[in-house]
Amino acid sequence: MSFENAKKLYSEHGVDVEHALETAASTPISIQCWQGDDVTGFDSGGTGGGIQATGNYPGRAGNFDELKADFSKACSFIPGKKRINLHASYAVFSNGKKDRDALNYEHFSPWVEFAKEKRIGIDFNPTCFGHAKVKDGLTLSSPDKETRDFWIRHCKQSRIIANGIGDALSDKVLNNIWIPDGLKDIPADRTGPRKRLKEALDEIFASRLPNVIDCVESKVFGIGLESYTAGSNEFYLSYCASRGDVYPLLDNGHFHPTENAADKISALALFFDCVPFHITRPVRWDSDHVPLFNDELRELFTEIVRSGALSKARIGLDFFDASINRVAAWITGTHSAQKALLYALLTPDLSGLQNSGDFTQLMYRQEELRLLPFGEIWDEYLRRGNIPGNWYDVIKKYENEVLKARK
Ligand code: RNT
Ligand code: ZN
Repeated sequence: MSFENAKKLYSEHGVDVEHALETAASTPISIQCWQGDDVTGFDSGGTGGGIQATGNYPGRAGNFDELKADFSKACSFIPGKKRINLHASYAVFSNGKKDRDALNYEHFSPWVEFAKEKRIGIDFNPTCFGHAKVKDGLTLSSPDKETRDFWIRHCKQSRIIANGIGDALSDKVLNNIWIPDGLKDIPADRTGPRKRLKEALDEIFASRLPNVIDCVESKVFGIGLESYTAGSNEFYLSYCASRGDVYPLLDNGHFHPTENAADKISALALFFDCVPFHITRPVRWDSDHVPLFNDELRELFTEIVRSGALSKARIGLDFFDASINRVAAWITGTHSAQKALLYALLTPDLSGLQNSGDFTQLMYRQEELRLLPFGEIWDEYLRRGNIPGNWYDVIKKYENEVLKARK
């Protein structure tokens, strides 16, 4: 079937394919730098804090140049508007290493140069894990003042850096705080850590920064921190609702496996004017597998579009798989998110059937939509983005010639 015929079929369902293609192409996707090196970073912190990259595929990017090269290679096969999502642990040190509480904009100006070159935006994250100052699994909620103050300073610096990046790129930069803070076993005090976290956040967000969109990322549990997480969903939702200038970031891997993350979006979009996301694929836990074009992702994006959240959404990706070619993983995971977005934009509004109680037709029509020739529209999206179809062969060649040569 040709694209034109596919387009006709969609239009019979009341779908404007051209509008969907344009909207998909102009919706920025913030691509996480950390897929390229298994969240290692340049300050040799690594993961920890309940997150883990598993696998040992050859070719991990080991420095700034390698990470830039791999990211660029991946981007050459990714259509649409892109951003790069950085962690503070990816500071580029040219005048000696600095600890995380002493990082400055200058350590990220090389990334700004890179972003300018590639005409992409940047988002930012303090790195509150993989560091000797994470004490007993705790950072901002630690009972130890010195530990808490160190991470408060780090988060403050991160906001200042994000603001500097925004200045340099004339852009708004999302600064997302995720902390691992939790307990392996049954707590004696659930309130104390949350109270300290609240106070730490108040300190971090004390001043407004014009180029920064602040958000906080909740989580249900981490490996080794199974019994309690200070920054739970209720904690951050309440915190954000009480302030209005900090937003709750929804990572679809951060809930109980039977909870439907897509269902939460319409509730958030009714109350917040910014709805940030981390898109991932949790397999039995927050495993951060490469997202696939599956039912979960389709529903997530369909909800973003039909709840009216797309214009408020900040879509970021958060996966890291060290067991397969990392560049191919970047492309496949980003394509999956983009496919799900395009699919959502091609979904007709069936709310009339729901509202008139015609649930029989609603079920039948929803099933019918699954068989529309989506592949033709996706191929056209790639063609319009000048993305060659043979990306796997090129990446395989890159693996053999570049990645495998790395030590
Ligand atoms: C961890 C959070 C967090 C990290 C990244 C590296 O569970 O999802 O977003 O994955 O910041
Ligand atoms: Zn996340």
